Amino acid sequence: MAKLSDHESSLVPKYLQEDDLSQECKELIPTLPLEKGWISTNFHQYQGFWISTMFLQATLSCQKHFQALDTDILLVTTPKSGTTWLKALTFALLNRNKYPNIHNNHPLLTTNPHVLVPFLEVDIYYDKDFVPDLKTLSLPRLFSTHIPYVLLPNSIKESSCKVVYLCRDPKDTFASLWHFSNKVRPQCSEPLPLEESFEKFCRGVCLFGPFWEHVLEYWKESLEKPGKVMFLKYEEMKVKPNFYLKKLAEFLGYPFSKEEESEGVVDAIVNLSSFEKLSNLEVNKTGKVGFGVENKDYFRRGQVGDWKNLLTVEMVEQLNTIVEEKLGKHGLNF
Ligand code: PAP
Repeated sequence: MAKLSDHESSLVPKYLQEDDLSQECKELIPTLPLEKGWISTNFHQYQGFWISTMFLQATLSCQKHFQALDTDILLVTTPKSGTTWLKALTFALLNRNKYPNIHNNHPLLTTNPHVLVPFLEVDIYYDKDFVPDLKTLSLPRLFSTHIPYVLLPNSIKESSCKVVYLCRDPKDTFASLWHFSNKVRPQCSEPLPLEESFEKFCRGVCLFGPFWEHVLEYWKESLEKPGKVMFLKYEEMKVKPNFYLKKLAEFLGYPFSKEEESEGVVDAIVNLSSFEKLSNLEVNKTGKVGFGVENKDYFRRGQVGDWKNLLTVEMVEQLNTIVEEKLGKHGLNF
């Protein structure tokens, strides 16, 4: 991509700019398999995963610079698996004493969850020349990422920090990803043909894909180290959000007391973080996250099974077969 002038740069959302690469990345990229990305960028296959150019650079920078603390909490998802929801729930859970008046002056009422909980690769390590000082953040530090387990910085794996992984039925994940990609593609682009995107998803070619490899790595870690990695499913959380919020609180070491439960704190956090509540807030109907995506694009339907409105019977069969083959034998079903 040709270098943009300052004026052009200011018109292009940050997530579509990809000309400012480190020397390391410039040298690495030509050695990697290449596919066309879903939005506008290319995907490069690095250590088994398909990553867009800027996120590859950010992942390498994160590996180099991020120093996990034992008290850190990392929320991990494949894109479109419920990241916004998990961020809202965990932020509200950890800060419940700081903001007891949940209906009046809670940050989630005026700030998008993605601003409150930064992504390692999207927000913190995106710019090649800038390594932020994270030592000044208040504890426990709360971050999120889509980075696959194999590519996480060693300090995350070696420290006692906690990892929460949320996954979602791949049919809904695909549907959500396809709708989202079409919304955030450059305005001049044609919509993504459904069949072409589906074929790519089935070959594993999607952001931080293959989906099943991403899920499987964290699933195995959660079985081996249940005290370190908690594995959650979007569909199960939708059915019993209070139950899973309490489990999450226990896992993170911030359990709800009996008094809090009887005072309705769990219900209040679940309600505040719900799709219905967040998507109807003024802040989430207007404005953008720092990365340039419009807040409203993170809220579409928030339902289980919306794939039925998009996929053909043949597509469903094909994806179910792949997922059963890749994940079923490991005890993971959707
Ligand atoms: P990301 O991975 O790109 O950061 P993520 O939040 O996972 O974002 O993707 C948005 C999806 O989560 C949307 O799903 P849909 O396309 O099937 O509708 C969005 O509606 C859903 N979502 C956002 N907020 C919530 C919420 N509070 N509860 C449940 N689902 C939500």
